[in-house]
Amino acid sequence: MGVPEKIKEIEEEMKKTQKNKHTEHHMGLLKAKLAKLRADVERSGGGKGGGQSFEVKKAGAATIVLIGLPSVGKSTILNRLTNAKSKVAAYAFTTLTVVPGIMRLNGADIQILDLPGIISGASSGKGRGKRVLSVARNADLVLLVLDVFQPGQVQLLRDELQAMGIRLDQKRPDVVVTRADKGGTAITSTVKLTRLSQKTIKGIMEIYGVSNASIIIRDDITDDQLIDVMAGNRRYVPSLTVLNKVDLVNQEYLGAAKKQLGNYVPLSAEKDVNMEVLRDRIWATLDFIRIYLKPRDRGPDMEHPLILPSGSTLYDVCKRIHPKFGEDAKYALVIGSSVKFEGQRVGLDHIPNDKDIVTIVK
Ligand SMILES: Nc1nc2c(ncn2[C@@H]2O[C@H](COP(=O)(O)OP(=O)(O)O)[C@@H](O)[C@H]2O)c(=O)[nH]1
Ligand SMILES: [Mg+2]
Repeated sequence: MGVPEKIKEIEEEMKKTQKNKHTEHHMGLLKAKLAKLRADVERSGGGKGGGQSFEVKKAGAATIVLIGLPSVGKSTILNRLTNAKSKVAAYAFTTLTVVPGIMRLNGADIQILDLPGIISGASSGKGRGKRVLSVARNADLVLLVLDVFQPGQVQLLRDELQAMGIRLDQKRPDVVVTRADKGGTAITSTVKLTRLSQKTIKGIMEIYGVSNASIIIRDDITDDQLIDVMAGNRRYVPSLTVLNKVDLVNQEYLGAAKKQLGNYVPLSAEKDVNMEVLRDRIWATLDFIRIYLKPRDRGPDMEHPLILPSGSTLYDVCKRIHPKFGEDAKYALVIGSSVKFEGQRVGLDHIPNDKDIVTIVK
């Protein structure tokens, strides 16, 4: 039996199997086998539509991609947010390649990539879908762009990204697997595992060829999450849902959409409605801090902040200035909300807040 037949067989069996406590273990193993076989097909180049991605050079502090069906207004959004001029038209498949633009946001340059629209089946290669979706693997934020009359398409977008190994708005599971030569598998968990039995953990690991290892689990993970860990090539990317063309509907309609979509940004890229709200939401989701550097003998440079992920230390700030800078740095003087008084002396392990003014002392 070939791999495609095996995949079909497992899919059939999963459809037939009722989901309950008694079938949990069996289903977990089936899911793992399926994920493994699909990855094998992918690796052997058997997937349709070519595996390679569009060539895009990353630029700026972060990269955002616009994902949506054709004609929802992705190119119009890019043109509004950035200096780019992506072709806009009333017919589908106007955009045939990646069009990059740069958005200046709170002193940071943010790269935004306009992509061709995707359609159902994109992750299995339809309409160059794989190439489009794989660009999202390297993104720091995905904007799921919807037409105001098609909010239900959000599920299709999520499903296609999911199938490409992209996990939207999920935390990377805190699981560490260390392989060994012998001795079987030792499971350690620091939390109570309520959704996965020891037997299923071992079974899933064995499907991935790991039968001697130690595994440390610090989250109450599901079988899907363990499969993601074992597969090893998953991307964890935050997303924002954008409902575009809201100029065409009334408030009542938007209230109903909220029930379906949960949290979303209502937008009209064409009529310039809520673009500032979108920019704010993007900034909040990227979760960056701005650090203003101040030489000892001069005022701070308020024009060009360093942009770092929140939670970065002053040592990270040094490395951003120059990869070797941290070696000579001794301590820092900080003005801002992360310290008790102005000009407080702190070590390089100090975690600064957004808008702190920092002097690094060698
Ligand atoms: N009414 C309205 N039309 C829009 C809006 N944004 C884009 N459009 C129109 O929708 C069509 C498709 O836009 P485009 O940006 O090319 O969509 P893309 O295929 O997703 O890149 C064009 O005719 C746009 O003028 C909007 O906010 N409101
Ligand atoms: Mg377009």
